Amino acid sequence: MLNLVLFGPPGVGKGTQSVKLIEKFKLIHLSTGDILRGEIQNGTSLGMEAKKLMDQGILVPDEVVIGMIRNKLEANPDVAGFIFDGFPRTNTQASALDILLEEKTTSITAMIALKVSDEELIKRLLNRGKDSGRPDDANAEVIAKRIEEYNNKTAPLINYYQAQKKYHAVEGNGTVAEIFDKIYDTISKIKTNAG
Ligand code: B4P
Repeated sequence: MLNLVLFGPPGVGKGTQSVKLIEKFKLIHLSTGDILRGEIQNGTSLGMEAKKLMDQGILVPDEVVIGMIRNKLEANPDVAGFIFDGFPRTNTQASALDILLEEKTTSITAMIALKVSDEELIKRLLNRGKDSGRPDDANAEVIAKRIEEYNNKTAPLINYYQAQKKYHAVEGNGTVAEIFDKIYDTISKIKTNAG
């Protein structure tokens, strides 16, 4: 299986690149942000609780997102692999994911970490906020909080995957197509090295 963690701060291009990667590699796309927004749209109690936190740019509790990923893994038994987009975001989520994949006798193949400057992130998110209807993109203070949450709780996961020799950084500036080509090259090399 090809199991990728697509990693990086809010607005770096994870969702954008995931769409292209699932098409190319026939993978299942698991975005915790999308799943949570689906819960909000359906007005579930989980969605209503998550909305209060998401609107402030705060991460939702680990047990909530881990439960969502567990359900999705169980619902997709025979697949070529998964792209985890926006998950894991904490050390607890990363170790839970390792255990869940072990139960399926598989593991994470690689973390692809996208990088751009904070100025570019803020510009992209405010721009999306103009017409996305996402409250967490509409306000510079909330965006700053999301970046702070990323720096405090999520960025340390680079060390987690580096220790497993699975960390691969990819420059996130440029056109969507240029960045996709760089990710594609990185994955091709990983697949070749894995034999
Ligand atoms: P997410 O939905 O994951 O939000 P995101 O990080 O902003 O999305 P993404 O990074 O995919 O956006 P993209 O760059 O593609 O999370 C939202 C909230 O949900 C979190 O704040 C948290 O509260 C909660 N949550 C989700 N997962 C969680 C978890 N595991 N644990 C706890 N809480 C969790 O796109 C950004 C913009 O940039 C787009 O407009 C795009 O068009 C543009 N763009 C992309 N590539 C570009 C390029 N190359 N050039 C110019 N613009 C580009």
